[in-house]
Amino acid sequence: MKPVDFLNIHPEVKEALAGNKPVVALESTIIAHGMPYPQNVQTALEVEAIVRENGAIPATIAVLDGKLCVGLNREQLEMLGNSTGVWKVSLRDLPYVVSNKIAGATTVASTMRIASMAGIRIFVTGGIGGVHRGAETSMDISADLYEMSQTSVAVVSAGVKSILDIGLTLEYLETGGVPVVTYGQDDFPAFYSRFSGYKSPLRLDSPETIAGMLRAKWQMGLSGSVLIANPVPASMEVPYERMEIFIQEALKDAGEQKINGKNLTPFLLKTIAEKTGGESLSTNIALVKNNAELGARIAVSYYQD
Ligand code: PSU
Ligand code: MN
Repeated sequence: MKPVDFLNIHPEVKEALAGNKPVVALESTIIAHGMPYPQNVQTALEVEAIVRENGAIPATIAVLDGKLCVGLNREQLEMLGNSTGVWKVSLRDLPYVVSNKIAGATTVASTMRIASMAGIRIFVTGGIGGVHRGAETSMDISADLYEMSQTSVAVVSAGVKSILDIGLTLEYLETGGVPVVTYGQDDFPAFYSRFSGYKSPLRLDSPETIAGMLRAKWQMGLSGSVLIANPVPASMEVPYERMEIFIQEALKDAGEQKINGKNLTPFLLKTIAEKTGGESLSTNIALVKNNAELGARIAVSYYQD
């Protein structure tokens, strides 16, 4: 078999990587399946702009025309956000969508792997997948967690959504050797809410100290991710108790409609957005932007020394 180059790295990203300049990877499932149009495309563009304002080059990742694309143009973002039939692509789906040239939006797991192939070390998202509530019988544990135990790309997120079992997700990360560090507070955040009721395993208060920890981990030869949890800004949070009511309802709807597998997370996000009358969507947008700023600042510090 002849070797094939599956990567299609945008020239600007390629140049930055060659010059050891900060690059921040971004996922595309959040665009295609995490938010409605047109807020999804609008947010994707704003997030890229925030990464730039903070000194790094954004590289949004997706699978298009049989290639693992690292860095997308506006037209590609628009297509991902406003077409039906774009696949939600996790790690297991990559060979199928590549060989069949299906348009695919990448999850945390597949984005991490492609970022790693391209040589990118820092990745910004909204929330990671995790251990679902009831996983002791459904075995629904996101491939994101397994990927984080293996692939050396740091993930900046707003913590873990309470549609998941936050306690079990933290346990799984511990088993996988993934450090979990919260930025600027002792409590681990719960995506829409600043507080989850769980203490964060670790805390750091500056992008520089976080970058230092990443360097220490990987220079020691410890492979795998670091989960950086960045609490949503206080002015934009939906308090945990209020969110819990909507989440319980959404989980009940999912059960009644027998939603499972890869459709569950998008279903829950959509149902919650509807039930909160768009409030959860504004929070989601705010926290992704907040993560983009922190991720870019970590990348700048990481690539400085
Ligand atoms: N959480 C969000 N928005 C999202 C996702 C999670 O708030 O869009 C997406 C991410 O791409 C994540 C994926 O990697 O859902 C997890 O899906 P699953 O639980 O099926 O592994
Ligand atoms: Mn799942």
